[in-house]
Amino acid sequence: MGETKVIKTACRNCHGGCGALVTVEDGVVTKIVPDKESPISKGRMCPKGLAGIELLYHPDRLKYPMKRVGKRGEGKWERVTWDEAYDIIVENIKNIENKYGIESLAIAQGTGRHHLNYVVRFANTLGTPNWFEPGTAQCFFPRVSTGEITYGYLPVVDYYSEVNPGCILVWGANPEVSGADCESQFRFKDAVIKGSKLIVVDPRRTKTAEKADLWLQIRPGTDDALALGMMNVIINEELYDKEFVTKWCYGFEELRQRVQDYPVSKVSEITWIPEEKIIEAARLFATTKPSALEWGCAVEHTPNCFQTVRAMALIPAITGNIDIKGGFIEGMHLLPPPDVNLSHLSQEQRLKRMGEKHYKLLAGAHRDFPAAHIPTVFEAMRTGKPYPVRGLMLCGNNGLIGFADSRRTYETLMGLDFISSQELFMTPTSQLADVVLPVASWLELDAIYSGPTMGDHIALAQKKIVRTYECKADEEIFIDICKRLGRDYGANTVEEIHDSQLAAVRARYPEYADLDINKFKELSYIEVPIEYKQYEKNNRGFNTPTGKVELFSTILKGLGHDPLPYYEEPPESPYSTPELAKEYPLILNTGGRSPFYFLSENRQMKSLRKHSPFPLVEIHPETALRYGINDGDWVYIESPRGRITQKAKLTAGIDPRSVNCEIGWWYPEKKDRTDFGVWESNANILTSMEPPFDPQAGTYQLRALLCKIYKNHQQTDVDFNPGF
Ligand SMILES: Nc1nc2c(c(=O)[nH]1)N[C@H]1C(S)=C(S)[C@@H](COP(=O)(O)OP(=O)(O)OC[C@H]3O[C@@H](n4cnc5c(=O)[nH]c(N)nc54)[C@H](O)[C@@H]3O)O[C@H]1N2
Ligand SMILES: Nc1nc2c(c(=O)[nH]1)N[C@H]1C(S)=C(S)[C@@H](COP(=O)(O)OP(=O)(O)OC[C@H]3O[C@@H](n4cnc5c(=O)[nH]c(N)nc54)[C@H](O)[C@@H]3O)O[C@H]1N2
Ligand code: SF4
Ligand SMILES: [Mo]
Repeated sequence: MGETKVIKTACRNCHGGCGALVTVEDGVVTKIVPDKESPISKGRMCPKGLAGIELLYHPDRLKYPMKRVGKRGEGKWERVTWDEAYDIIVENIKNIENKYGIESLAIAQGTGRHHLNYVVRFANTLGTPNWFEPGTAQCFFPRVSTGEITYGYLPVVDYYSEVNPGCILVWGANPEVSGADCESQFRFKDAVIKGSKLIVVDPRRTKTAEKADLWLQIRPGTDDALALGMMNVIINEELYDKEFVTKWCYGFEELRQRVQDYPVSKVSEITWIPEEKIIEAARLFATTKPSALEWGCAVEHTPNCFQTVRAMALIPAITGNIDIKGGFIEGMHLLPPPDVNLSHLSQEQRLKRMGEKHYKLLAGAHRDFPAAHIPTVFEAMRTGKPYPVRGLMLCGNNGLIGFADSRRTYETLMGLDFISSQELFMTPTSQLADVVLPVASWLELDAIYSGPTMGDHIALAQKKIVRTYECKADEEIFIDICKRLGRDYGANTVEEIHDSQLAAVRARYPEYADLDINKFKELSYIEVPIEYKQYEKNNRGFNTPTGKVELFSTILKGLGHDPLPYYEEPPESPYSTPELAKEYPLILNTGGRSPFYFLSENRQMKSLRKHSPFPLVEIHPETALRYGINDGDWVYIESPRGRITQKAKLTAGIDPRSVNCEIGWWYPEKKDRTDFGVWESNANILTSMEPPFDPQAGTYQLRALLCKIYKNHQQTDVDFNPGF
């Protein structure tokens, strides 16, 4: 009989961290079950986490480093050793640095993962300010940044006290499935079962919307108007929390004035939501305590993103729900993230960051995690202006699918001198690289993480349980490359970095004074109590320039932006571009996550793909009838930027004037094609990386665009059947 072990770890296959018990027999992982003792997920995991074994041993996983031997994108690869792969990378970094300066090397990752801070640390250590990820202007970071300038921190919903949230305002989010921190889906569902009232603002009737006390079916991209309209009701009907507003908010009178521009009748016209529903939602939220806001990335995909997110952020403040049990609270920041070595980046280099001049809340000094502006970097890659960017190191980024305007992205990447890609699988994007490096999946690496939602009150140890073939964790790769370049990454091993994070826990919490990495792994989880009303303690106030919640933002004013939120019509819409709308009469929306996929991932995994074999476009039956489309037909969706095909799902849960495409689609089973069918159904062929960009954060437009639809007579299920 061989050896059997059960290891307690944290699944980190998404942004979350559900507790998992992993059985290993003779060095092979044979079982994954949810851990009932996990303080965060309490015995629940989602289908993606439970499919961990299939991911770990998937035959298509990248097994060895490989170098390109044909033309860029031709799909001809040759196995090399890690040493050879590192030599190629180091040589290219040096060439770019010597020829143009290190800022001409860009470093990109995908959505936030275990390696987020390590990637940024790598860029700062090298001295390039041009790192980016699709999320810094398009996902989550606008919420973080808004939270910071308004409250001094990112507020989150408190599912963790003995007081259940009385009302949850779910806005541009689908917390049953997705969100900034997907393990909180279980806590959200628990709260609803325990009786939280639900207001859901969503153009689609999702499962969450079906459970709602009130569903506001909004026209995509008009959330800023709705937030201002709800505040108009709350303020004019005197439903706001007078004590909290007087004592702890700055700029209430100015906000009162501003919301007068948004009477409910006007807001109803803009948003397509009936007046009485807007009033009812405002009253329900304001008169239920504690209440909280569960906000998602859907509101961060339009060029008025920052002001939209700000407008929403003010509602829990004026209703007095800040930092109370069951309300909208400050996290404990139990475990600091790994240091990003920002001090390695000289002032001169920081000023070279693409977008620094225009997007101060993305790329400038007003962001504590500054990132480059993607459209500006891409422009520099294509034109050499304001200076050339010639190399790109990709780390967990399938940019042909994640970035807007995939054709433009493709042209941009094809023109570069050097691309490397750290990946789990060969993807349409890594096919464009010069070198690909196989990385460790969640069961193959050590990490420490604090959740829920960034630095909260629980910290988790994720453990390296096995390793397949020659994979390495991303952070190990950065350390190796820095050593070869003679750069000081500030640590020789990943453990050293973990230990420096734990030092902060040791210093702050006496009960964990002896916490080292071994002890932490033994414990698997640590938890500290949440402290409420932290702003009242020791006259601390809020960490904003006025010490109060800034309804009127002094930071935005200082940067020359409007200090109060306002509505702006999406730049491509039936109202802003009526001529274009004659040819493209429907509003095109994208997104809405699947429980079986993580963005562009998992389509090669049989146990997940079988639940959702084809990409679906949601169409109202009336609209379908008008265009002669039946349920299950393949249809073309065309925007001014391109055309894709998805399968029609007819539903009365969407407005007849709008359609919604699934994102993330490629066909990994199409192995005979180097592009893996990425030009067939990928929603970002339709979206735009053209200006206008959000004036504060540089956000481009991933939703609320225009399109037309028509039947695809050429293709059928057979063409897109994964064959398993
Ligand atoms: N299972 C799973 N989990 C995930 C992901 C995944 O792909 N799969 N992706 C992860 C990532 S990176 C992120 S950012 C989060 C995203 O998760 P969420 O923040 O929840 O974002 P989405 O699911 O795209 O959209 C949420 C809802 O917003 C609605 N919506 C679309 N447009 C608008 C609009 O204009 N206004 C309003 N009010 N609502 C709108 C959509 O119909 C959808 O139901 O989830 C993460 N978690
Ligand atoms: N139209 C439209 N576009 C969108 C969105 C939308 O709603 N609509 N959502 C946007 C959002 S919110 C986001 S966050 C972006 C996401 O964009 P990306 O984060 O780029 O998402 P993916 O396309 O899934 O690419 C991630 C890649 O990382 C690989 N990977 C997974 N784990 C690891 C790891 O540990 N290490 C490494 N090196 N690789 C790993 C996966 O195999 C996958 O190929 O997309 C954005 N694009
Ligand atoms: S929600 Fe995220 S962390 Fe939890 S099981 Fe699913 S993939 Fe893993
Ligand atoms: Mo995201």
